[in-house]
Amino acid sequence: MREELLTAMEKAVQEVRQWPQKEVQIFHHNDSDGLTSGAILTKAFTRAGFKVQRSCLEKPYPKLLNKIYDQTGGLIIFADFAGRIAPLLSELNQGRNLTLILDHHVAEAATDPMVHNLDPDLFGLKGDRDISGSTTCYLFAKTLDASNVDLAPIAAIGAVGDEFFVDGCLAGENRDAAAEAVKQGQLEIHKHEDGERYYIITPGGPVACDELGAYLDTLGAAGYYQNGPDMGIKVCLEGTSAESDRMLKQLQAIQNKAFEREISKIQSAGLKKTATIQWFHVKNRFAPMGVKMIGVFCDAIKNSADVDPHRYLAGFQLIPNKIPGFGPIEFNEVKISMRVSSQIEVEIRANKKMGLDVLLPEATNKLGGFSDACHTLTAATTVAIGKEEALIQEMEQILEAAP
Ligand SMILES: [Mn+2]
Repeated sequence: MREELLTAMEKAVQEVRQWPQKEVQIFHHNDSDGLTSGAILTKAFTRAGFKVQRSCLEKPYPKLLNKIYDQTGGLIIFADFAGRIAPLLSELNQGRNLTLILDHHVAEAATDPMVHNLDPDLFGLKGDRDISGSTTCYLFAKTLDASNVDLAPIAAIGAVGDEFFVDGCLAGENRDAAAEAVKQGQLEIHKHEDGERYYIITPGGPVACDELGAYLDTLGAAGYYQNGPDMGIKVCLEGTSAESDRMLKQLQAIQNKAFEREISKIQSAGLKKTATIQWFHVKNRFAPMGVKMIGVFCDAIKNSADVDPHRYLAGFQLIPNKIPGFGPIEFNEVKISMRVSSQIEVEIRANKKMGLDVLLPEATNKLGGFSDACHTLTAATTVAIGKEEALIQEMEQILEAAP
């Protein structure tokens, strides 16, 4: 399990050392786990003498991957996503670039020996229990150079941010990283009746990791198109500042205003309803925020009085035809995010209702869309603009055909 993962990491590190190019391209996710992952890798590779080119992505869209793999001889790393699409990356890579995947979501093995899928899921660890993206990157960084052990506190922040706890406590590799940070005097663990709370030690005093996680989530998601991720990386490596606090406040104000506007729209017009699904479309009304916001918004309203607790909830948001650092890209796609009420959550957990991890990808595939990471209770995919109603209908048919 753990030993095999570390052996695979050692093998990848050897290849990194032998690789002629001393420049690394790091692509990482935009939530707190993804930002801490990006920060850990940036620090580790800078220390190792590499020039680091870092890009934050909301999703590893196929169109973007085509662009990334329009090169040969590159050293390319994906962090906190892409574990599941290792076969696709293998196909795009064709042995031309050294590719490492440091994700912790459900994974599939790579088919190109030049693509190293170091996702712990392939080595028997659970990405939703034992190890976050940040802790995966931390283990890799330590394999690269033992002195990177001082990055343990950043790993702990990402692990707490991803909110995978066992009885309210970090577990497995995440717990070991937190314990290391405590040993270094960088982290405090406070015990409570329902688990633990983790505090990072800063010059200004202890800061709760869950609050810092939410702080990073807002910078990365609401601020995606406004340099929020760059600020997030800075916060991971240097701590918060008056400048980052100011950016956070501005983004929170933008988010609150957009959400309030959308809620009153739903209250006056209602949600569109089919037999088992209720849905709405925000078009580009959440701009300039990133497309993660449609999921954040669904989370915010899923148990409110405006939402029928007996129907699945779906929201659509247009994906801007640009990616920071990449310039214009013609996606012409829409993102769908799905959530469920606590009532449906109970039914899904009891296997009485279909989980979103089956329902949404299956319908999306039928329409030629793109599925990345879908879970039983939260899921998101993308389809071509104009296929929104068809996607809802596909899901209704799948549910109708289900036993
Ligand atoms: Mn993660």
